Amino acid sequence: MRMHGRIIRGIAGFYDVLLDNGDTLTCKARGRFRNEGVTPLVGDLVEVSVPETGYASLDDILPRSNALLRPPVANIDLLVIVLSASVPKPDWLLADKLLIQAHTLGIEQLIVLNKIDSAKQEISDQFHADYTSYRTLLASSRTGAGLDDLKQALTGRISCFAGQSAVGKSSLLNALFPELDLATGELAKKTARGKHTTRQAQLWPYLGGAVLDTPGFSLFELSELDQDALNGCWPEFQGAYERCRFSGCRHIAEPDCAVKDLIKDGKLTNTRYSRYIEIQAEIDQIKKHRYD
Ligand SMILES: Nc1nc2c(ncn2[C@@H]2O[C@H](COP(=O)(O)OP(=O)(O)OP(=O)(O)O)[C@@H](O)[C@H]2O)c(=O)[nH]1
Ligand SMILES: [Mg+2]
Ligand SMILES: [Zn+2]
Repeated sequence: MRMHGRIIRGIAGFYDVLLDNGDTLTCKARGRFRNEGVTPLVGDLVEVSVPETGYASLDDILPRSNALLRPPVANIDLLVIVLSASVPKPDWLLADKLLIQAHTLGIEQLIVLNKIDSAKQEISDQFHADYTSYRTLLASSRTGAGLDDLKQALTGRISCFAGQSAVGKSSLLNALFPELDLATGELAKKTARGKHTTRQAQLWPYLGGAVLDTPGFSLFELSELDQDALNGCWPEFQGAYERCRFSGCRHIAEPDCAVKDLIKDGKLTNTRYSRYIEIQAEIDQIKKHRYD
């Protein structure tokens, strides 16, 4: 019997598929996926079949609307990037890279500053200054602040929670949906870093859509983007980069650069600009080593 559903979690070649009828079925991926170099992803819409005996099998993956590599998930409508207002202190560069990844794949973005119950002033200030051009939300899984707005943002969408370890991704989901009862972790005392409590991307159907909890991570490889694509990734640059004197302006040291003028005009923060420079340099490195 063939059926249709969505992968909600995957462990070592086995995938739990939520069927259209509401049941969950554990399936084994067909060998040909490996031969073809295809990895089924959480979020994938799939065709499965159930034989008389033995495991149900994952036969086909329907075309994806998008696929992220880190976290490894597919068919996402909304990427919820979570930052902490206290500890761990935000990895702003990671947040910007996630924004770029989502933008490039046409995925909506929402930036959540969690732990506002214990916010450090300089973090809140930077958050507000850096992300005026984005959709943002202040929240606390402890006090419940911001949770109604968050719920509204998630309704009817497949949303993926991403960000560093210990920013409170699982805690926010637990606060929204107490029956989830996801494991949450502490920070390591010495390093004030998270301990990577969530190990697996996992999708939960809610609010006419689904929410995806993912493990925090620290490494992130950007994809190769040319200057045009890069210009499109900074909302602050829109309406400006077209006015740079040189059409291929990289906004570093070129004369009459309209992007650098944005800083003087207070429309681009120094912090966002320096991360742009850092990201551009990283992409240059990737291009340089492409054939190594
Ligand atoms: N003060 C405060 N602490 C919070 C809040 N939300 C979560 N925490 C704490 O932050 C720590 C990490 O929370 P988790 O929910 O495990 O973080 P995570 O982002 O899921 O981390 P990983 O699964 O490791 O990626 C726990 O000790 C939580 O109690 C909050 O709103 N305020
Ligand atoms: Mg977690
Ligand atoms: Zn320029």
